[in-house]
Amino acid sequence: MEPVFLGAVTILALLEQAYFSLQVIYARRKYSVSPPSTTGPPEFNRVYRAQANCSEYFPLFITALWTSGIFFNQGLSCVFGVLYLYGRLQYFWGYAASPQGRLAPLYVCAKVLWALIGCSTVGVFLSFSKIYLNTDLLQITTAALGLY
Ligand code: JUQ
Repeated sequence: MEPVFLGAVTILALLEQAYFSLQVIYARRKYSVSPPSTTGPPEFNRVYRAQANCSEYFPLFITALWTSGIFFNQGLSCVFGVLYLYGRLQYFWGYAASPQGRLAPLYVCAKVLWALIGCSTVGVFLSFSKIYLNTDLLQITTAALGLY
């Protein structure tokens, strides 16, 4: 299995992070907030925090995306991945507009991240039992359910 779709979603994620960082640079100019200062008017603070929060969750997202994609299912993980990235974009724009505006997309992102962590856990557990316990749980389950 070549993880090309996981690679594509990862590139999309990197571009999104670059876009958020650029928005902070523009906001610094617009509101005259020079480094090392990280605070200014509320409009600047919201853009700054939106970028910081997205960055904070970036490692969790990328590792869960790849673990779920490699051990569980690449297609499903990529669908979750695109959903998460779309949610983060809405989160960023929502937060830039108002603190309240970030909440609805944030809940979507949190649920999608939980889904990726869940798929990672199931995927790693299935691989482990197959390799080290000589038990193909996925095959046993589909057989028990009468699926093929
Ligand atoms: C921490 C570690 C793992 C989480 C969901 C899934 C896994 C999030 C909480 C954010 C923000 C932004 C703001 C994308 C109840 C368990 C997790 C995880 C959290 N949750 N917060 C916050 C800082 O504007 O307030 O980006 N993102 C999360 O997931 C839900 C949490």
